Amino acid sequence: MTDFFAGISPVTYAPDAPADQLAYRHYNADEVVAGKRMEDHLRFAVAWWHSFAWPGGDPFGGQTFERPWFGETMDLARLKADVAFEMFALLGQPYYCWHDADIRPEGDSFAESKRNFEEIIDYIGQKMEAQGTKLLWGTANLFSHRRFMSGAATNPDPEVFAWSAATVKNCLDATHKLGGENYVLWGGREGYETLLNTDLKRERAQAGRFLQMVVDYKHKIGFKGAILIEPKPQEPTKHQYDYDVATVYGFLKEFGLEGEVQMNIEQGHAILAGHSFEHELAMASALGIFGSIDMNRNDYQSGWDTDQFPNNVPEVALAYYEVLKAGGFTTGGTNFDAKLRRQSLDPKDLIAAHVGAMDICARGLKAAAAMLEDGGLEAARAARYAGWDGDTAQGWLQNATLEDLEAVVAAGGINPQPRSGQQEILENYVNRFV
Ligand code: XUL
Ligand code: CO
Repeated sequence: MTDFFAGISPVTYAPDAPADQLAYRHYNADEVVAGKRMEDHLRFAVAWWHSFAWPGGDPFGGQTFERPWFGETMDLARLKADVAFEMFALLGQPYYCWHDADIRPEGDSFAESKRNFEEIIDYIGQKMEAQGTKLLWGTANLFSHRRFMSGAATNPDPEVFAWSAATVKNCLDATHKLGGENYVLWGGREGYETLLNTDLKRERAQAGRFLQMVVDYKHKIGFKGAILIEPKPQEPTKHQYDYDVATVYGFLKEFGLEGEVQMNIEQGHAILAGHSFEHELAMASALGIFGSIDMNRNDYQSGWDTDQFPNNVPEVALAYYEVLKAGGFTTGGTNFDAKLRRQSLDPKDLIAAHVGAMDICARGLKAAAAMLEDGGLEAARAARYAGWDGDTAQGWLQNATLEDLEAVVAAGGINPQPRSGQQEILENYVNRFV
């Protein structure tokens, strides 16, 4: 037992707790909402990187956090894992996620990094077993080390492609060994800064081939979890190939992978792409590739991926509305890919951030479930499209040609009348629930 969280007690559901006490006021794991326990709906996960590996830097200044486990040794990596699992015990959330680089020190060679990784995976595996915390997903960090500065799978240098493939193989093996429920690929540097030095066609083809190799290997080792791509339009590269859900779908189709790969959708990335979170969720659901979510928010003024903990119930409610409509999570869950603000130095800040985020999500889920149960939005939507339910309209949709429809209209048989979209009425409706 470390003393990092000394004085902080396990957080429980206590809606009437005094204001200064850390407690869940809305997240009640066992409470049944829309036929399922809240814990099973939300499937919360803590992100190892932001909570335990991020030093608190910004573009103008470096480390602000002084954590006793910072440093690149195996002893410190074990200390970091000890503290991580102590936090999981305090929060009681069911899942967590890692990148390889978050949990093991980088070695001087591939072999040494692999040894470090396998050793820490065994250490973490024992803790998972003892405590019952599960792995929502593992992933490879193919963007921080300078070898990846020009991309991983999309690198002009084939040796980086090979290094990346080897790294993903080991990360998939580890995810499989720990019983992880998904494997995520976020293409942080799979894009480019300038076309002046970039062969865009070649890079996309490399990324497609790489993903086929990942899927082949998943099947070879019998990994039953989902392979998830996390779209993001830019940052760190100026143009990323996995811009948003619709772009990735086209990419999957091109490489014959649409039945194999699903989406991990992050709110902040959706915003960077000029979409709302619910747009991306609805798009993935419509395309049959919805998987999991990274729940965070961006600062609306800075226009950057600020990875803040969620704190806006109406936004979160609309997101969970789409999740519920899609049938809820299967292998996916709600990963807090969110970091503290760099002035939030205290261990208690780390706990409070997660507790608040879980409460916000619980409120969002309850509002979404209530809206779905009430059925107001679905009824209004059905009424809006009711014209399409008749045989004539269905016949037009399925069999008609332009000439057929020209004949119908020219004969004077129809005369379309504009009808209100009722946006304000529907916004007022949503406000009753949030
Ligand atoms: C970066 C980001 C990553 C992925 C995993 O913006 O979201 O943390 O979630 O690599
Ligand atoms: Co993310």
